[in-house]
Amino acid sequence: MKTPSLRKHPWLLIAPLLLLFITLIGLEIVQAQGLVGGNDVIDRPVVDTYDNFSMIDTHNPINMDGQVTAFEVFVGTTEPVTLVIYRQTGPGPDFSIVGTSEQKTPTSVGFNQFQLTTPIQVQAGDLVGLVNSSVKFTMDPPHNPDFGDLSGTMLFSSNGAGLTTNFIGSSNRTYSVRVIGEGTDNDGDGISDDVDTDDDNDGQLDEDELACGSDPLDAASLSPDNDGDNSPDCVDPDDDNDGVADDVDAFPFSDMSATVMVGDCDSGVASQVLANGA
Ligand SMILES: [Ca+2]
Ligand SMILES: [Ca+2]
Ligand SMILES: [Ca+2]
Ligand SMILES: [Ca+2]
Repeated sequence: MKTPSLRKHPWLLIAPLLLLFITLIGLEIVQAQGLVGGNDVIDRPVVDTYDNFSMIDTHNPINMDGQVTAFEVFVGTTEPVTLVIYRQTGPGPDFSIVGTSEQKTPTSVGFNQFQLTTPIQVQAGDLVGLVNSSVKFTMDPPHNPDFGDLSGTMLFSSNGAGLTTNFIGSSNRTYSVRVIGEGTDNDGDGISDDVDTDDDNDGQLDEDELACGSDPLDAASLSPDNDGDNSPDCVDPDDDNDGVADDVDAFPFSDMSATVMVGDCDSGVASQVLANGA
């Protein structure tokens, strides 16, 4: 059998490099995870001329519990803008205001990023809104402001209403506004809950604690773990860590020794009962 030559099959050289590239891209995506909400902040064709009105853009709610530390906008004018975080509190257009930024003045037309002096504590599902928007948007599909109809993806108040939850109309618009921040870090280990596999640092994984009934956010709440290997009994396939799986172990919670132990001393006498209970 012939060995494939690199001359005939150059992809043999490229394939490992491609795999490395894909892996690095994958790592970049994983590392880029964090608290976000809103849309891509890009140049869009339209900008509002309304003054002192409120809007909620319901595209892309905030993705996790945590705190908003900054927001980004792509503006068509340098009119001041205020970030507002809304929470839906009931069916339909029933919202409360979770928090607002200070009023920010863009330094120039185009992309602007503003740090919040005081971060806004948010929950997954909270929505990004603005007061006094000059932020650029697209309409997809084209859908002009429709007063009295709140079925569109962007809800707005009347012109001049200021900061309010009294939305009176909607449109299918996507605004160039995005919030960024940090996810909640329950155990303060610097790894936010969304990527931390053990949110209370008690040694038992979140998924195991959820499966076995303890609280994954409370280090004082642990699921029973007979052999102390941090794999709770309800998910541990070998509850006494003797190498014999529970389903074939006559004493699944007893680590039987091959020889009889007297206290801490090994008598050397063969045990009558093997680890599997035979
Ligand atoms: Ca953590
Ligand atoms: Ca845990
Ligand atoms: Ca265990
Ligand atoms: Ca066992």
